[in-house]
Amino acid sequence: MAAKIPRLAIMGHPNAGKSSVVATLTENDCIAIDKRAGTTTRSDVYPVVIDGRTIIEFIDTPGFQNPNAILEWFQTHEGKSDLARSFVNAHKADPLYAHDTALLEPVAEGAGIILVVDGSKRIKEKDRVEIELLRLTARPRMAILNNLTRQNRYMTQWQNALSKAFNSVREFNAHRATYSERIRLLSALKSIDQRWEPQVEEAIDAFACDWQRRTDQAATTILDLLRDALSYKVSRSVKSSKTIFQSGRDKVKGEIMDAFEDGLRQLEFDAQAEIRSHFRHNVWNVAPDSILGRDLLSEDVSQALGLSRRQLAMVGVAAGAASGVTLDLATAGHSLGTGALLGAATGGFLGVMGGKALAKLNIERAPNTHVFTIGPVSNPRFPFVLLDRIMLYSARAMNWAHGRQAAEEDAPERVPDKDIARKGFTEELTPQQQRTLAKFFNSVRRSKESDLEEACRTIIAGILQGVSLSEIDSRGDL
Ligand SMILES: Nc1nc2c(ncn2[C@@H]2O[C@H](COP(=O)(O)OP(=O)(O)OP(=O)(O)O)[C@@H](O)[C@H]2O)c(=O)[nH]1
Ligand SMILES: [Mg+2]
Repeated sequence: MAAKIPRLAIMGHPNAGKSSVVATLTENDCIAIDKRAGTTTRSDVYPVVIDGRTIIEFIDTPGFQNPNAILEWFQTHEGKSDLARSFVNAHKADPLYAHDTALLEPVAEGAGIILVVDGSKRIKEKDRVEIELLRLTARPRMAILNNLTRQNRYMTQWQNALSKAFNSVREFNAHRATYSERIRLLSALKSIDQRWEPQVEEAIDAFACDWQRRTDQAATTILDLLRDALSYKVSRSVKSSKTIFQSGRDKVKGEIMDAFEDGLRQLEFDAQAEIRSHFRHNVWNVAPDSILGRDLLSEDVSQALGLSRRQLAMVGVAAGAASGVTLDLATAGHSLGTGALLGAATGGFLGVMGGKALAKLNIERAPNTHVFTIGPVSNPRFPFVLLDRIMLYSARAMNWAHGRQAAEEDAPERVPDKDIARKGFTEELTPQQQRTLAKFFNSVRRSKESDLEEACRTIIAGILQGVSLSEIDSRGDL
């Protein structure tokens, strides 16, 4: 009876969180989810496709309309071997039962059942009716306790009522489930029907392989970002006549600095889009005042992420301070007779991170022109901050449940600064790993090939691995 590809119909009351469960399990954040009951009006199949192959299917349903009537019919026909099939056959032509026959059709065809209940609410008579009628279908079935308001008062009651009628009862929060929790839920499907064991096993293997591939892709995106950001330069040729006066020079410096900073922001922005797509997120927002929402080059971000001052000093010595081939900003100012830090005259951002200039300015004099070049980034703190932030972003992409979609307006997700400071990824690395990264950053800045690239990839992959086994940024109350 069991279908070749495991197929599960998600049942439950309106608003129990059925669509949220499907969205999270299939990583589909485009499924309609709403606080109003009755959002899903017809059953739809959502397959999980990996490498072009469907490995499991979930059917999102609107839930029962006449559970009492169906149960009554089931009870009077209990002798029949397949109640779901018999019910559908008997009521196919009856418009009064159009909804219920449509709902039971996939079950009649052999789909298993996942009942989603809101475990934070008291059990009502209607729940008992549904539980009993699903038991009578005799299909493989699992119940999910989706604890919507995180009230534990009724959980034991639910466990007791459900365990009598379902092969497996599990707690699963569609809004906060991480990758590991999803895999655990899928594994439990094996126990609801032995015949599914090989397929579910295969589905889990395919998931694991796919996840590994995405993690590798994320590591590549992150390495590319570091390489691009640390070799980034902006040049502008300006007629000498425009730089005779200090105001003219300041204007050029301001413009080129803005372009440089915007370029760095854009590189991060593009890498974030890639990370989002590796982990299949389309609907996305971050709270503007969170570490991910703030400006990359802001002092808040630089303080919350990256290495500590002490760690930076240690890796600085080991990696050899950036060579002084280009003029420092301050020196550049002097050479132009201004003595001012770049940007100061424009009243804008100074291009400083952690008390040090972000990059150096080089001015080449050619006949009738000056070529202003800023970059690459010489600030030792910046690459670690950038790495930590893209890691944090990856954590959000890996662990953010698709069923949660964008954060709710009234409860925006928070990423507390204190937590991040304690959980900073790079500051938790070993001194050896930090030195390896610092050396790699220095060679990229100098446009040198580095034999440390593979070692860095391993470090990055290691952090991602840790993130994917953690709950970082998956919880609303983080
Ligand atoms: N806090 C929280 N809210 C949840 C969770 N799961 C679902 N919700 C919310 O509950 C509401 C209903 O979720 P849906 O997934 O649309 O529920 P449904 O059972 O598909 O609803 P219908 O299609 O209307 O029957 C939405 O506002 C969800 O955001 C959860 O795990 N935690
Ligand atoms: Mg729905």
